[in-house]
Amino acid sequence: PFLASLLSHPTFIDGTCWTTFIDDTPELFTLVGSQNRAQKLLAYLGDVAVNGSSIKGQIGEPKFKGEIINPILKDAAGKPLDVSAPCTKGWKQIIDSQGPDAFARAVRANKGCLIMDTTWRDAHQSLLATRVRTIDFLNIAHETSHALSNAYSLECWGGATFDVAMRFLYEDPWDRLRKMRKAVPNIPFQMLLRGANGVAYSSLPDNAIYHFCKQAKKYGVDIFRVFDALNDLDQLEVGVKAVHEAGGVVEATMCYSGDMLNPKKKYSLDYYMGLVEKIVAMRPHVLGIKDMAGVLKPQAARLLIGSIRAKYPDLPIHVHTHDSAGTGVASMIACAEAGADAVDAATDSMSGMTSQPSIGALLASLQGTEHDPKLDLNHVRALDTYWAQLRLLYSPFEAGLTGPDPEVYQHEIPGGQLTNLIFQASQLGLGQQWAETKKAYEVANELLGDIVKVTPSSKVCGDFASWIVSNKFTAEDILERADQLDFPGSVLEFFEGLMGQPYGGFPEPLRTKALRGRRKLDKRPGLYLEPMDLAKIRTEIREKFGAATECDVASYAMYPKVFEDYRKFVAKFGDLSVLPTRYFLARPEIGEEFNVELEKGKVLILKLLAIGPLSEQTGQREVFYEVNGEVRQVSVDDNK
Ligand code: 3PY
Ligand code: ZN
Repeated sequence: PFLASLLSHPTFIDGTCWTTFIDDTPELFTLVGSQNRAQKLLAYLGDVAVNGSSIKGQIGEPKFKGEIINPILKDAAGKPLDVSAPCTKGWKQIIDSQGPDAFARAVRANKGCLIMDTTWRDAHQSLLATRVRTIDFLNIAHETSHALSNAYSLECWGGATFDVAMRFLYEDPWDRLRKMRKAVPNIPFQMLLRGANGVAYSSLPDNAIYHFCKQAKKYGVDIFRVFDALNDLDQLEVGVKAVHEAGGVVEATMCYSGDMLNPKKKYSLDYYMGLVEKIVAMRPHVLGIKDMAGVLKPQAARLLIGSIRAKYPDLPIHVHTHDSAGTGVASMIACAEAGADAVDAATDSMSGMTSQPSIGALLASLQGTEHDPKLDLNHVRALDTYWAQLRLLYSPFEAGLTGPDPEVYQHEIPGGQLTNLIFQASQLGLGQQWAETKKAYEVANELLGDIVKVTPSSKVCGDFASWIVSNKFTAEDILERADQLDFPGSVLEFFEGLMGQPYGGFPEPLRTKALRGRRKLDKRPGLYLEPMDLAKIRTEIREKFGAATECDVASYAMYPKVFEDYRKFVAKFGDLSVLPTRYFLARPEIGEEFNVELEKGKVLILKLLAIGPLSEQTGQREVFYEVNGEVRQVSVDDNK
């Protein structure tokens, strides 16, 4: 290809080629670079054409096949907004110019209740197995920066998005962050940080968490919602300190579990008020309340938020919920009325059930009241026309939810996990077992000591529940035979103390019987870990892949194997984040033309021409694509 681009270069052709021409003409290499990229892209497209998509969790093809239409934002009078450039006005400007403390004061002083839009993180994590890709955020980013310019924040990073990006979408989460940041300069970006676990599923050495938060802040995260899955304050504090040091807005968070209104339940108002007191001592900028399962009933919300507001008049409060039971809008209104400064909602087409409540419904309910979030409902509705199309584009990842599940008050399965479990059950054709799994989840939770359940403690409960169902155990069987049974690995890790200490202690004698001599940590696990050798990681990445950024180091520190696999995939197929989702997930029709913008101004026009017959000798097929008018061919192993 290099020779071809040299021979076809106009300077070479017109005979004026001089001896330093190759050195002086870097575009020759760029041409070769994009030809390589095109070839790698064809290798992926060819594979999808022959074998179909191999994206994990995908069932079938996208329901949406047309051109995605971007909305025109119009105000109430029908006047269109000019969105050709990103909007530069928003709460981020306060964070940037005056710092996190001033931001917290301004949020508290703000009349009305602000909204965090979760569409770019929790909504798709909870409805579409976290599969929404960078390109689909970037395509709506300009409009979003205008429509949501007065939002408290846009939740767009962290939680499961970090590993899913690399593991299943072959994207670099840091690249996503940088690109989103450039396109949305005005709305604070919010991420979910699992305390001492970072964005992983178990504790990391503290220095890895500090290093991670520093990069996250540097490349675009403003507000860090930090939680611990057991409300273990020592675990929480690791994340809080790391974010403080990185200079981010610290939203230290307690997880809401159970039913505070029921005096027989474990987690009472006193428990939560005690937690808040200790969290406040960590000097967060904002207090987060995370109702990960959607069990915070409106009445409980009023009592909890009202009590915190009365005791801490200056503390900004931000509440998160899921709409699993169908009470999300009512609960968020109750929070606003009781003194919350910000609540969470998702764009209408990506809201409801295991996701957050509908932003449109919430805005309409609060419009004109003293809690009005001051977002233009017309703009927000227009933005949603984009997401309605996207929801269909990602239909292969739907869990098939059909309605709210008020049984969540009993089983308390967090929104994100609920969809996962339903999806697993439906994939296995175990409709009946799903009902049993929910019951077993309740039993598992009781056996574990009625724990707070959210990633990763929710996984412990889920693994335990599946194990109970597949072995047909009762609680009595387990308690009686605990010293002989092979418990799931995650349950043993929990009993060891690898996820921190649960409130009220571990259940005994079950813990001791199940552990059978394994260690029992009584302090946070990070204290037993050696600091991570980040310099060594840097060198290793450089040796394996040629270069190592600090973001690569942070990815490797969280997920060494996932990072390596991702980089190997990219070496083979290139950066696929530029490929429109429809062609990432399914092959085009024969003769269908589509564009891929490799980088700004470098567009490939592609057309699938034909898929050749299977060669008996090689087990391969030839796939023919037209690329910018030239026919190209790739040989693909037929794996079917
Ligand atoms: C996560 O940890 O990813 C969560 O969304 C918890 O709610
Ligand atoms: Zn959530």
